[in-house]
Amino acid sequence: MARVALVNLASLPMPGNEPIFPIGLRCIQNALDRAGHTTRLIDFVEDPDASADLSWASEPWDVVGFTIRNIDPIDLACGGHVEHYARFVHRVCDATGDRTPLLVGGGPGYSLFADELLRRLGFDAGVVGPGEQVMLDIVADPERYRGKRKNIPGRRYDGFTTELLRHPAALMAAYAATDDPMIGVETRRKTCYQGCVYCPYAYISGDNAGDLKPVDLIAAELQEIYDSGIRRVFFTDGIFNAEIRYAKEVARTIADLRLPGLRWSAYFTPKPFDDEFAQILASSGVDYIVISPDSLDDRMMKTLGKSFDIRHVDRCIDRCRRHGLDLRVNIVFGGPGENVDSVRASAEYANRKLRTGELIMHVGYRVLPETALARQLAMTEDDLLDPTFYPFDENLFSWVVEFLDKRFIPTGVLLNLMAGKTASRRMTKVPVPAGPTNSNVVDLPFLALRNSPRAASQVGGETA
Ligand code: B12
Ligand code: SF4
Repeated sequence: MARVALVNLASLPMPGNEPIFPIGLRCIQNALDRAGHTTRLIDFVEDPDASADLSWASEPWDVVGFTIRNIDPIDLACGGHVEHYARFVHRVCDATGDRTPLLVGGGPGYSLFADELLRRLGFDAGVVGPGEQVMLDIVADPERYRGKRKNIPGRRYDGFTTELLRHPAALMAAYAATDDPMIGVETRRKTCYQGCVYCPYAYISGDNAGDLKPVDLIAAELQEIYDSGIRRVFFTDGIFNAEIRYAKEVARTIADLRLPGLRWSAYFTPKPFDDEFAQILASSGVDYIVISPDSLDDRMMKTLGKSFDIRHVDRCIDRCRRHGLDLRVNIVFGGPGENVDSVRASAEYANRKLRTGELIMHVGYRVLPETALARQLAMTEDDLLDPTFYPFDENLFSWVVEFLDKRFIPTGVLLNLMAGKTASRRMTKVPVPAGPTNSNVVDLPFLALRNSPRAASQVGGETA
């Protein structure tokens, strides 16, 4: 049996990082423990000294696994995390002593940039997508993977539908002690059926057979979370109500548990969303319904690849109102084709339909690999690793402030907008590549905005 250390890089102290409970890495640890391996999860919220004192790294590990959740905080004003990961992994390598363990990478952020990160961080192997099954293979015979420098596609893991994910008390207690703690719970492993142009979820979730977690396992998981003192749960599905019949079952299960003070949320789609569902949600302690139309202008929603339109958003909002459900509506200004008219249309809709506090607003689409946006801009993993945003008109910030009711722009939001505006002015304007095939990819004089210490690099060939 192997000895395996699992390091939660997402808990490293880094600017712009607010660690959340590492459920992905816990899934891996749970699978390894059940197979009889000896594991230790290194988390810097649970053990803050472990990021400076690397004595744990010199223990005789056969394999050290690293989870990479976020590449950057997806914020115009924030830099990336990759340099921090690279520095830390290199320090761990130096601290391992003579008997170097096999180094393995995984996690949602890792999956997006697997080839680049494998190279930069010097891993022997990496997993793209769900990691339990491949990690079990690797740990069973680490020498087979040594020096291979290979990423392996994740596979379906049977245990998802049969095993209770029970988290260690000390880790739960450490996160329970943080400010307004929240923990993720998975209900389904299924690739999203929609095709939003900026979204990499389908790629990250990989080859998933569409497993639904049995509701008695979900109930047992929620009970354990509740008993640990954590009162906030976020279901991690791309869309919680993609299969509405199952979503109703899950919401009913939560209601039947009757856990006073338990609040939960998830990403919802406005379609399918019927009255019966709204009624069950209202009885289940749901905190708020998060929907992400991303724009409130029909043309933009279509361009962004949304499979619903403003009429569905209307109906969903009306249903939430009728059943007393709190709402959060996510909007990201600055997508392909955003102009003064679409910003005005979104703002007018929000001013008319949304209550104060219901609009969650961002500016700038982070371009990620394996998405339609990346293909349109012909940008590679390497081009995109530093925080890179779809180009937008610099007047966008002024339009937002001019058209939106002031109640949606309290001081904190205004300061964020100003920080975003200042940052976007300082960012590198990646030039549109010369040549007839690529010259019309965007209707602005630059291809993308990049928050990068690197100088404007050449993307897709020559620069203009
Ligand atoms: C749910 C979710 C949230 C919830 C989290 C709720 C919670 N308490 O857990 C909320 C809404 C709070 C959230 C917030 C944010 N999120 Co988020 N989130 C997700 C989402 C949809 C699911 C993540 C998840 O928990 N999945 C379930 C777990 C079990 O799966 P997993 O972590 O992927 O683990 C599996 C594999 O990755 C692998 N694996 C994991 N670790 C390891 C390690 C090894 C060694 C191996 C071999 C394998 C392996 O095996 C695991 C089991 O199969 C993903 C998108 C996606 N589809 O993955 C985005 C995603 C992870 N989020 C992202 C981002 C950026 C953010 C925010 C920064 C957004 C923001 N600006 O606020 C914040 C940061 C939060 C934080 N502090 O870290 C990005 C990260 C990539 C990137 N672009 O940098 C993603 C990929 C979405 C995107 N837009 O691209 N998020
Ligand atoms: S609906 Fe959500 S998860 Fe699905 S492609 Fe669109 S943004 Fe991604």
